[in-house]
Amino acid sequence: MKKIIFFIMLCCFFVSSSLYAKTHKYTFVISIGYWNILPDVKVKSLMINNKIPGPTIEVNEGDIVEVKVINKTKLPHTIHWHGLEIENSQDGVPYVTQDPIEGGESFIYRFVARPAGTHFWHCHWSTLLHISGGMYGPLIIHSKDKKNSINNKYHVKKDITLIVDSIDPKWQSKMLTMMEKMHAMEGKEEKVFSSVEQYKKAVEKGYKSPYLKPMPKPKYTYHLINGHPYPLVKPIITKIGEAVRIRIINAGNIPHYFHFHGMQLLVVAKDGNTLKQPYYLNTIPSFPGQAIDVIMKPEIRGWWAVHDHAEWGSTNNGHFPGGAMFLIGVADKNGFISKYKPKISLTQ
Ligand SMILES: [Cu+2]
Repeated sequence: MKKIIFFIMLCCFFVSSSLYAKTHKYTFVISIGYWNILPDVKVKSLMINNKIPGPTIEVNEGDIVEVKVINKTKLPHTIHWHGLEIENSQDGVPYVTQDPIEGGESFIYRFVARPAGTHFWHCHWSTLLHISGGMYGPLIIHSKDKKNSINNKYHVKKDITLIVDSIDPKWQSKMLTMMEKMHAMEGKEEKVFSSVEQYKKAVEKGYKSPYLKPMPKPKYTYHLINGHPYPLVKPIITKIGEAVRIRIINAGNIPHYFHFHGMQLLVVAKDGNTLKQPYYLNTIPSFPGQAIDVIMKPEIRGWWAVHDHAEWGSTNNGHFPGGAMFLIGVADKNGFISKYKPKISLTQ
């Protein structure tokens, strides 16, 4: 009898857990403000909950994610869940799957988190300005299959996400101010056609498309990791033989090539997909829109530099060192890293 009751309870547990996946609720409040990327460099930016990057969504595969987006700017926005396979209406592409979320409006996205892996979310309106302008954040989905997960297979002790973005503060500030003024003047009316034919007919009748006038281009003078450039990027502290998973997400518009001094990294996943044949590199290419997962297991103690080897990416406004650069402190079994204490260098 006891066995039967236990069996029924077990069945109930599995049925209920599959019927009632966990729901994770987030609120994204979009605003325009000033973000201190360095102590003396403030950037006019789009922000989610007053921060760059915006919130990290971290859930298990199959969980339900609900995000309430509140638009406190005058500009339209939508949020796209980059790398996810979800119901089409939640994909967040303006005029393809939904109308934009206009100034003062709100919208709730709801989707099942899949597939497992490293992904990110970003605004899909005026992406050149809105993504590099601050509207992005990591989206981490842990595998249902814990036994065969990357973290279990490689005995990962630390799981670190680095989300990278390149910006041009001058261009960003000018564009955001210009766009705010335009939207204040034009109200909620964007020029939207219901077909290519309608667009062609409008041109025949004298409509002049915005494509005829060039837009100013960004110069990407600063490169941020988790919202700041070197020397404000947090160092990673580990010890010899400890497995650290580093998830590198490039939310920006230019590639970076992260060269790790003193070690080899095992590339284990790309765009959330676990590689069948992982391989070693010491310079990790990070392309726009791509997520790459590596396992770091250093063998030599000390302070090791990591920097974009396309050296422009390791500068702040043209000055080296800066940008996409940080340190890894590897301690020995006594917790000792190095006799030399790294200093902050701004003029080289
Ligand atoms: Cu936006």
